[in-house]
Amino acid sequence: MRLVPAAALSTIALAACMGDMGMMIPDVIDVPASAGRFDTVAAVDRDPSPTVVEVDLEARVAPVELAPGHVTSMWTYGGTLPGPRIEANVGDTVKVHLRNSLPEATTIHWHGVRVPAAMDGVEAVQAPVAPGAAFTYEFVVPDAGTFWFHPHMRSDVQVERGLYGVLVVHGPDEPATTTDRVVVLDDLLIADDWSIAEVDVMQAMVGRQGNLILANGRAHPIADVTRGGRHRYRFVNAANARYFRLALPGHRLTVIGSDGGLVPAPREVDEVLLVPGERADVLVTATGAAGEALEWQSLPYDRGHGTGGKPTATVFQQRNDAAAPVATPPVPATLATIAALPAATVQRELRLAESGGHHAPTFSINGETFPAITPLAARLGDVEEWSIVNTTEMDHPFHLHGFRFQLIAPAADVAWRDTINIPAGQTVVFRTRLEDHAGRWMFHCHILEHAERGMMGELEVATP
Ligand SMILES: [Cu+2]
Repeated sequence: MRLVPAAALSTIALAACMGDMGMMIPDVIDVPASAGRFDTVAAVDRDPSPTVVEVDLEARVAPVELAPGHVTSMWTYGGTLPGPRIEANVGDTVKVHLRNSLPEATTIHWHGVRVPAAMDGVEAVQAPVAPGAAFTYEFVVPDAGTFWFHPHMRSDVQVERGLYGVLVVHGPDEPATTTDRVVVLDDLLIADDWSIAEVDVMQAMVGRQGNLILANGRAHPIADVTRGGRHRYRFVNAANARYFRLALPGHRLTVIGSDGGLVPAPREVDEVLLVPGERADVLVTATGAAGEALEWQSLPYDRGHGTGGKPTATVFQQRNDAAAPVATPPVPATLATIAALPAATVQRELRLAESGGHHAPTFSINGETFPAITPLAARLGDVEEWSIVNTTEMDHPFHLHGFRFQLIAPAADVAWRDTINIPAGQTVVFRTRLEDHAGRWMFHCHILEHAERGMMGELEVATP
């Protein structure tokens, strides 16, 4: 595709009304499927203890081949995109020695992991790790599930450039599957020479959407699967703003997990919507002929401002092997036991808003734009009910640090989440128990351009 110069976009933007903002959403480049690495790279655990996972992680600039013959200079953890996959068991201690070899300061936030506040990687609790400096994150992982890590400074730039990785925490009762793989979804806005393009203010307003879709750091890679097998995909949406509405034509998907690990019972669906920051564990049975190739797709989704007018895009290819089909492991009828949270003793309403017009868009929660905010006061141990009211014309994916929550409305759902879509003009209610960790915790929109332009707040949880 040809990118319109940023200056021209600004001129268009001045005249455009919000309804015309779809022109700011670029078309996706069609890249042929290619073999090569599909899976994320496993981290090296340098502690011999079976209950300690100790990893060195260098944040550095590195060349990454996003598609055959197309190399882009990215910001990486350890030189790979995504960064190394850290695996642990529930209750393990995870130690990560971050060394910052980037030209600017950074931190690591452990998205979805219930860590002590001092380990959460946000500026309220941690001094930024300067270029050349180091910091060790150390915490116990209390919950099984698929979590991810990324900077919490200039995240719209740093995550976009490639700083993300996955932390898989295994529980004692994982369902038997033929494979168990991580698939990190992302998109990049690249220029004609495949360098990362500058983002126009209007693109930032909508949330920077890319023209190149990546699965595990590559455009249109191939996941080879054993025919007949039941394959587990741990999907993570690491994109700045793109919503992935995932489907595999001709196949039903079985959702077994949300942000916070296994759900109580499997649920069969035709598609899964994954908003930025969110995770889903999905099983799919590789039916079909020997050698047959199928394309995982991202279906159109309208998150406001003209984003819905784009065609279905290809994410990655799933290709059967040529051998006789293997036995298909059954799906357990019960996956996890999760108690519904009791009635809340504290109610809050958070109103998401946008203002400032087209020239300098700003975003706010309850009228306050980060960092000029007043932290909400809360008490450790309380069960709180939050109503997130989206007063804007686009969806916002809402993320709470430090605590997991259960949906109450519009539909109650006993599953653990930390990121939830708040559709344009609608209200979502969730309940959370402020357990274990006092301290200052952030909540924000996970469209990173919105977070960095003020749609963030803080919860100050005090020990009573
Ligand atoms: Cu937002």
